[in-house]
Amino acid sequence: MCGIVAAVAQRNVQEILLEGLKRLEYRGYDSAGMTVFNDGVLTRHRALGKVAALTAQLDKAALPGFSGIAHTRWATHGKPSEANAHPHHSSDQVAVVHNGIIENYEAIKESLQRSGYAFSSETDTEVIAHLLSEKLADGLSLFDATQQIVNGLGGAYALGVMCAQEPGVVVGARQGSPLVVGVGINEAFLASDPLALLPVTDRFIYLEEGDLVELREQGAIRIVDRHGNDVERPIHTFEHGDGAASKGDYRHYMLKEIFEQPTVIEAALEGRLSAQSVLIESFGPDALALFQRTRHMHIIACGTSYHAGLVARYWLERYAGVPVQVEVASEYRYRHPVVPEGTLFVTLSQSGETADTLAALRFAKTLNYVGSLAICNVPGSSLVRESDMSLMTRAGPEIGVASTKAFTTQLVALMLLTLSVSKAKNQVEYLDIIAALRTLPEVCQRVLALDSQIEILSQAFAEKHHALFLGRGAHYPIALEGALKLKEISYIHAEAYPAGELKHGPLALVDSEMPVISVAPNDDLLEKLKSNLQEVRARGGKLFVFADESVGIDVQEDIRVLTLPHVHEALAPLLYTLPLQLLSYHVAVLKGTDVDQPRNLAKSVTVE
Ligand code: HGA
Repeated sequence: MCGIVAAVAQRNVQEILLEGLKRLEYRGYDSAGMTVFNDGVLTRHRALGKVAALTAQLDKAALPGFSGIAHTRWATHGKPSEANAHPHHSSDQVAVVHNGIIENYEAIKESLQRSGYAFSSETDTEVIAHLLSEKLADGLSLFDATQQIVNGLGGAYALGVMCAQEPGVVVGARQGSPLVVGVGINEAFLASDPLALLPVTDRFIYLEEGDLVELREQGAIRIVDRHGNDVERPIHTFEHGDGAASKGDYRHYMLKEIFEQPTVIEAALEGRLSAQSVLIESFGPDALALFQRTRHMHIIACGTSYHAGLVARYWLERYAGVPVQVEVASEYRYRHPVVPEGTLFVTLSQSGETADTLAALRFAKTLNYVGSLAICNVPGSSLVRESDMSLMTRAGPEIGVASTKAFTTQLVALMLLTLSVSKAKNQVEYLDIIAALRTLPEVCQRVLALDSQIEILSQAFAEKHHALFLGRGAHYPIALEGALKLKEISYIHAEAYPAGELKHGPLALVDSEMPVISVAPNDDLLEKLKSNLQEVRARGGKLFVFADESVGIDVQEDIRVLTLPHVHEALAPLLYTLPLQLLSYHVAVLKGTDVDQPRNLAKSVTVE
């Protein structure tokens, strides 16, 4: 999604802003731009495409200055183009960068056009620049002008604004899109994500919904809340080292993140299991009482996180006896859900800023849930702050747009939730699962060692246009996730089905051109799955099976089998995710796609 970086410093900010934009590239974007207060005027550069294109412009015409705002855009209103790239200016007096959507921009635009303002872009954002210009002409300060106009903006925004009349001032605002303040020594910054600012500070203020912030020279920071009261917000020190945000020796972030999984799974478990038991308090001091009152669960998420929720449904129903409903946030928030008494509301989001999931949480708060739990990778994110309880997944920064380690650590967190609810409600401890969890990082390591074999397997996919993924039980969501990864990064059309559904339709697609990928752990559905695979073979389909070492599926001309080490049945969904991630990765590399920033996609989806 769009990225904002802004700075008011005692040094030239051009490099700080450019470096910040590069660090936000992982979010996905189509154009980039920057405005700096330079020699008494607001000077702007914008470029379609990558930050490198903007850098090339700036190499020819540097933009030195002590204050500036910068942006990477992921178009929602108006095609990707230089004219639509941010910052948007009004008469070169005002500059605006915006993340989000102004839902009522059409009405505002008509009214501004009637007042004589000419528009030079197709974006919703440009209205903000002209609205500010109007207010500044009435004699208001930039801060007061911003405070007045945000009241009339519908939808969601994070803003960074500057004006020519007030050099050395940047104003920010947040409503529905993330924005953090970076606290430096005699300098101050704004960004959509702390990662953007790690070279200049590790101290951050997470703005609350409705907050307005003013950055001035000498690092002065003023924050006013939605009611117009001056407030002090706590300063947090960033937890993860900056090394996490670099590729190291890996060719892509995605590969690095796949290989980090044993380490981050270990981190996700640390301090949350005692010798014999799961520690319910990991979810917070009120968790025991809340879990005891929990009779149902609604799990709400988007994309890959939604697939983690689907796995958790199998776990929670089987091991904790709690009925679970799982739904994508963009559907849930617009229906009229019936909430049975004693229902816990659970959200899953890597960033904690996913717009639909956050909106679903806010909607759920108006209903009669017993409480809310966020499972999230970013401490201090909106979802975490606004939920009653939270559990951090501890995956560290995930830069690749296609989620990998965030997914598997979500699964670990959801298994801890399953074990905790089982203990709280039924006084049952699954000692075998707890023991298996401890060995999981080492078993994952052994699966990752199969990388070169998976790379060879991937050659069979590079020329394909379609693929079918099959799984049963808790592995059906793993098949869904495998198909999503292949779509996301290799642009091959892939679908996933519960293997038992094959004969109800998709079997019609199977021929020698259709690779069929199946996960076959040694569980009580294995024999059923084997029959489904025979149905594929009988139609000339080519099978690729990831199977437990003990299941005895033989390699034949039309079946290629990769055996995985045995793992406790409950944890198999976690393990079988890994080869599917590696398969998609290698197919994408063979196809030469942009693995870390696949076309049209964005990380941290902060618009609806
Ligand atoms: N609506 C604005 C900003 C889009 C955005 O926030 N994307 O993540 C535009 O289209 O320019």
